[in-house]
Amino acid sequence: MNANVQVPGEWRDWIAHNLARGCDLEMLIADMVRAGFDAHAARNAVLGLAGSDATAAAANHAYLHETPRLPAGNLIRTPDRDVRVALRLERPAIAFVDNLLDADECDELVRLSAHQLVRSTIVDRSHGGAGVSAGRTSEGMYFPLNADAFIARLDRRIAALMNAPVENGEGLQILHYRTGGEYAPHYDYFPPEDAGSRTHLAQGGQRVASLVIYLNDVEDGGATVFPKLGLTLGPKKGAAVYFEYCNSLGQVDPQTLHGGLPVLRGEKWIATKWMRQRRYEA
Ligand code: PD2
Ligand code: ZN
Repeated sequence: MNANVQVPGEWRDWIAHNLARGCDLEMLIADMVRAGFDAHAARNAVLGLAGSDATAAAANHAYLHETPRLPAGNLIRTPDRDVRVALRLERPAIAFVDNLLDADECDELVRLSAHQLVRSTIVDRSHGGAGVSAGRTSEGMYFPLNADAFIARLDRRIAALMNAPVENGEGLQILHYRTGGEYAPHYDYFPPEDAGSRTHLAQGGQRVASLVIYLNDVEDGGATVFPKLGLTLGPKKGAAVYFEYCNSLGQVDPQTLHGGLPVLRGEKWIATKWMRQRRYEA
């Protein structure tokens, strides 16, 4: 919707007045949200009046938190299952959801993938190619989007939870960590300043949100950790960690640094889903 329609003239005068005084854009948006405006309408109005320089400048400035994509409420409805939100953090938007998959679905994903695993890689920051790393000691595989009726059902459920079109999702990835396996802290987005990100961004745009689904109960270790937030979430079969890190301006949020802690006993299986800004075709 056009922000001009949603923001009355006196507020547009107020924005212009404060911009002329050199006020911080984020503070103005926050003031408007506190006054009852929708966050998107406030952002559009402030950035619209600040001009295109401000939009460009926003790319280099503090991450602007918007209304989370994740639907509000204790229960999130998906086509075939209501999912309970057990924990929410607002900024950055992170949630722990319970019972996203039932035990049989978790076991089936492990069974279907177990014979197709290859050593996981990371993106080379300068070339964009894939390389193995001591910091990522898992094996994995991808199911193409809608690979079969079972995977398509999960792709639909996950897309509904993440409030994004199924087509914006990368194929469901299955990862297996043996005892001692880990994924050192990293970002799931492609750093915009890295030359190696270019080829990845050309297809579907930036990643905007991630979902890590636990497929087994890990005996010890293997938690997902957000070191900048002091937040650690323990693996629980069928549950999932959701987090988002790219807003409608295309800014990415460095606070979402995260990793998979070493598995201390037993093994760890997860499924991950990455959502893009636009339709993604592998
Ligand atoms: O295994 C995990 O818990 C984990 C943590 C962070 C996986 C990923 N990121 C990932 O696959 O991106
Ligand atoms: Zn990750």
